Amino acid sequence: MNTQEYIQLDETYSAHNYKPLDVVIDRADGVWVHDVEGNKYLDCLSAYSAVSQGHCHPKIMQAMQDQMQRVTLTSRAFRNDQMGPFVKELCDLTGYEMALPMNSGAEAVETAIKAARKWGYKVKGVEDNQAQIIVCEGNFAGRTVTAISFSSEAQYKEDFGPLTPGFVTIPYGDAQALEAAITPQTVAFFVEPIQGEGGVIVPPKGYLKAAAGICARHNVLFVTDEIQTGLGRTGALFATEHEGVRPDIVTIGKALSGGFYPVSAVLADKEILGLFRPGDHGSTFGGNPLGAAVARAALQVIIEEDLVVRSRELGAYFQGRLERIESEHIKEVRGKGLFIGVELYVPARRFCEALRDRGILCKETHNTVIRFAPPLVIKKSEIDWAMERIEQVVLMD
Ligand code: IF1
Repeated sequence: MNTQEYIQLDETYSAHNYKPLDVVIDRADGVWVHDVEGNKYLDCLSAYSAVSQGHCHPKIMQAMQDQMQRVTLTSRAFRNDQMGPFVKELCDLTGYEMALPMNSGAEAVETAIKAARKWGYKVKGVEDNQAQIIVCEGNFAGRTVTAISFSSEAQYKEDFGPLTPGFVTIPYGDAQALEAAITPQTVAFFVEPIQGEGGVIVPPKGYLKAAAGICARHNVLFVTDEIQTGLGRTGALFATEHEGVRPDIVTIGKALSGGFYPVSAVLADKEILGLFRPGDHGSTFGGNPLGAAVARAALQVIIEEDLVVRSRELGAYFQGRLERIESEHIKEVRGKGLFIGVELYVPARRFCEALRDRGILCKETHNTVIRFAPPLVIKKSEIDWAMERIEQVVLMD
């Protein structure tokens, strides 16, 4: 079958909840993906940072193959020999006392919200059902009813109500607005350290530190969503480390499994995650041995291949090259590590299509932003290869 025939199948039988670029990928390796027509592309999206370790990483693949021959799913009705080591290794790496494994990012977000609310009632002493969580304009936390309930994007919630109450929205990057929004019912401030979907928005320097301080002073949990920014993407294990801040709760996902299998988790200390009692929360697949084995290998790859440092160094190089382009279309280049947004004065889709035609896959966000987030295993020579093409494209009329 050719590209058009595959697209026809998608369009006929799948709900039309996406409008993908017309590339039909049938295999991938490292930073490269191949389509059914035999074309090869440099992946500059990394499945929204889920394949930070590169596509089909051999070590993660081996771990998955080994584990799938032993046992894949036990449910949490029983224990398995992968989950314990997984959560221990995850806690050792991140410095938290406990982890709660789930599957998708949205589930980790739901879990974090439940944990924060429970903490609010049990520890802070907020009156039943009165908990409030402060969020920021432009946030993205997934597609569940609760996640869309606090989205500021009309399309995400339109026709999907009634929505979950208990959220208060403030502008992103404004610490004073946070302080002003806190009430005795506020249990948490939930924030992305860099907004991804929002357009790779890097908040003003000092914002996260100020926000963490305000939360601490008011006995409010500082909760960060690092599902996209975490595990090395921004040149630090967590993006909050750039400001020396340690959140009370962190959600992670995407790269936690290197793209092999959905694995997410919530990290926090015992004071918070220890509040969950048997029956409070769960998931059929969360913490399953296959996912746990995959995630253990995915974390090992991040450590062994020094992906955090690679992201920091190559990201600075990539961003520096982008900043030096003199194009009338470019309004701003921003980002941290290999998480880079190029904001244009005009819609970005046409540029993404032109990049695809030259062998680079990336996706516009917020209409005018091109996001560059290649796998963290990308080499300098591959960035140079991409830059030649990116320069051509942004210098188009
Ligand atoms: C889609 C965006 C990226 C996330 C943060 C939670 C989740 C996500 C910070 C939920 C997911 C994805 C989902 C995907 C597109 C994508 C996305 F453009 F929509 F915003 F990455 F930038 N927190 N982000 O970024 O995780 O449940 O999807 O595993 O099409 O919805 P999930």
